[in-house]
Amino acid sequence: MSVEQIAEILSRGERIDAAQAKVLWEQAPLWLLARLAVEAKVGKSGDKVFYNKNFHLEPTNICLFECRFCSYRRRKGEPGAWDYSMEEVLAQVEARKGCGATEVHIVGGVHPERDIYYYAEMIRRIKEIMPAICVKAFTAVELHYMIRKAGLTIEEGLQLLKEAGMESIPGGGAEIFDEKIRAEICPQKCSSVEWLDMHERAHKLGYDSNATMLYGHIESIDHRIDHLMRLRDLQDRTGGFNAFIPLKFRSANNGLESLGETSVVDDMRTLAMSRLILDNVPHIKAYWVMYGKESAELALSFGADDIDGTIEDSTKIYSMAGAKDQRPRLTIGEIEKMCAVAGFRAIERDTHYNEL
Ligand code: V47
Ligand code: SF4
Repeated sequence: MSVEQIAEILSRGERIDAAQAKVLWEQAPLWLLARLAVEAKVGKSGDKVFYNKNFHLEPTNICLFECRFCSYRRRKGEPGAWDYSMEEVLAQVEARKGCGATEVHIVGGVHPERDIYYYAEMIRRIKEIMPAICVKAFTAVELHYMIRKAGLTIEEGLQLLKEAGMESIPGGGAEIFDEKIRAEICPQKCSSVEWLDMHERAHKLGYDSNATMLYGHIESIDHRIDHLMRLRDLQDRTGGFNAFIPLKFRSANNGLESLGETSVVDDMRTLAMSRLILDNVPHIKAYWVMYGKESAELALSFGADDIDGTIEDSTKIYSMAGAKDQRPRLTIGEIEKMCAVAGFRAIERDTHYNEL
């Protein structure tokens, strides 16, 4: 099938399959992908681009695993390691009181000595300090480790955290679902089937969640399409994903440094193709901390309708991997300007995409 015929299918609002996606991804001119992706975005969210007021808590970067793309993890006692006590984490939350944040995103290393009961207690105490804040916490990889370690079923573990006040699950840990690539870049992480299963069970328990894809390393276009198709299939069953976030591999200070980084054109093609393939996922997020502010602005012309949040200089994952903003922070004025320059309207949302 030709690019023009596939574009016709999309313009009629119909779904494309993996073979059609491959033709489009490899052969369509950039301007056509931009046009089709923006049409799809406008069909879902009109002239709106969403953001939220959020901050991250990263209690520790001590991690049992050794993902080859990671610049963040440290062993205990290694220079650059941090391991905040409960009181130190809660002091960080106290310091944010009154800042207007509606979401705290908690993520970190897979720490060998922390367990699910410790993290449930952390969530409970965060909610005592900021009762209205939405806790979006722990990747499926972290959840899988802490739930299995406690000897609980996935449902029991997720229920325990829900009762502590957790409401949503971030999209990390998905990386690339293809088993061979996953074994090359992050062999210790839970499997693709386990990642998808965690989100499926969470959706059935009433959590919503996000999904990511780490691209621009040793994977091919076929692997990216396979990843997106597995997400689309799960979303058909549950409808629980709010947003998809393509994550560009950043190459500084990690085991895959020699690969370098993919181009901005590849970033934009990946965003547009994500919007076109994931016809059942409401939002595509251009995570500005990872792209940098300029590419995030450009991403709004390639189908993204969300740019994450204000962040308040609270995450180190990308700065340690070489991202431009070493102290990531966006003001509401900057977000509004970015959206206006791209021809859209900035709308504040909460974690569940209710407009505020
Ligand atoms: O799973 C780690 C990625 C992810 C590198 O759900 C890297 O709203 C690029 O998932 N280069 C964690 N990426 C962060 C994440 C996330 C971020 C923002 C919003 C949301 C959300 C989720 O970061 C990991 C991994 O894929 N990552 N190292 C690196 N060198
Ligand atoms: Fe650990 Fe996460 Fe880094 Fe992998 S990506 S080594 S799980 S901190």
